Amino acid sequence: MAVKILAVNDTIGLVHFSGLLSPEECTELIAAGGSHAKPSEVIYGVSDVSHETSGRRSTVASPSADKYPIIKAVRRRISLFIGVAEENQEPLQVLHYTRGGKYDIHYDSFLEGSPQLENGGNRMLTVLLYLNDVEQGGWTQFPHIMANIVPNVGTGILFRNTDAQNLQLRESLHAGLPVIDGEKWIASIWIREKSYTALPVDQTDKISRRTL
Ligand SMILES: O=C(O)CCC(=O)C(=O)O
Repeated sequence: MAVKILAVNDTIGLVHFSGLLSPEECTELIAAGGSHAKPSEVIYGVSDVSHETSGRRSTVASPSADKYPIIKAVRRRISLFIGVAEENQEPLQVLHYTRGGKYDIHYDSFLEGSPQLENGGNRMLTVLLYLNDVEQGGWTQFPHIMANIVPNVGTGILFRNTDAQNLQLRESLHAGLPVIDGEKWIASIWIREKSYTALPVDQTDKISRRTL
């Protein structure tokens, strides 16, 4: 693994990097995700219930690490890269956006009082891995820090969602802008404050959505 840092932003510890995944490994992740995809949902505010919404247009899959060795390898690499135990990771998700697909502005962390905090605490970090080149659009945008990340195969970003008290970091607000041409595949992993107990695959999808 020869990770190269492309850019950083201190406010949310945003690191833009390349080299964590080869293009072949990106294709492998797409294949693993593509065969289990279903519509994405979100959790609103302090709630335990997820909904489909027009603000998030993509499909999502959580391919099992036991079935796909690539998932295990990526989880291990992320842990080495960020220096946080693998036990703190939620299951890796593969997201697919077709033309017009997007994820409107949102936070990944949970608000105080959310039942989601009971398993592993808050989502202190997010890692997004870009699995293909998008012909046009599909940037990841952070409006408060005026950063736009163009999805390119084999690159990725890491950023903080919470402050030192594990409360929502205002500047971590972000969006997946609409795909104008082509399609977009990404893998996302949320990193909790503490060890996270992975749920059976059919329940993973329910708990893994986040607040708007
Ligand atoms: O698709 C993107 O670029 C952003 C995805 C995202 O915001 C997320 O998974 O939390």
